[in-house]
Amino acid sequence: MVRAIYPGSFDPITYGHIDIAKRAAELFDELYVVVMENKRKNYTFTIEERVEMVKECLKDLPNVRVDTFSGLLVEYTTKNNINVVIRGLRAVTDFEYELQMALANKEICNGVETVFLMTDKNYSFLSSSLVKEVASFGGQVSQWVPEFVERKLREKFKNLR
Ligand code: COD
Repeated sequence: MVRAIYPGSFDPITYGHIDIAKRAAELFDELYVVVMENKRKNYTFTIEERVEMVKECLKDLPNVRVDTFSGLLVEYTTKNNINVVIRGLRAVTDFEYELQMALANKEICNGVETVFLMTDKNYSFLSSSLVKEVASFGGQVSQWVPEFVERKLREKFKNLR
């Protein structure tokens, strides 16, 4: 059995993330989608909110398990016997950061391979930040996130407008 992990901030989850999760779930026996919490990062949504959105959006994928973790990614992979880390690649701008992370993870934990899935052409520009920027000004985001996430964004930003 090959287990993979798709870690991220998912602040919030978008169709870009969902596409990567669906494709990874087809490639591996079990996929752990892990919402990471880093005390030094400022998130728009709480860990509970991010997990709720991820669970709702991926509920139809039977081999996907949603979890949270605060700590080094390789601690989680070691503890759960996971050998593959899934990451999505959009533009060249993602590459430098992703390469650094993949090499560092491999250095810290020999045996962990990072597998990159190319973004879908429709989502190559899409990021959580872009979605939040548009939503915060009351713009339409239904083309980028499921309805459930759109509602959460509206609630989050309603007092800002
Ligand atoms: N199309 C394709 N892929 C996409 C899209 C899209 N439109 N949008 C996002 N993605 C991909 C990203 O490229 C990324 O691979 C993944 O989805 C998650 O994206 P985010 O932005 O939600 O999550 P990140 O990149 O902030 O997550 C970073 C981690 C939290 C995974 C990382 O910081 C981490 O592992 N932290 C734990 C501490 C640790 O171990 N640090 C050492 C690493 S060397």
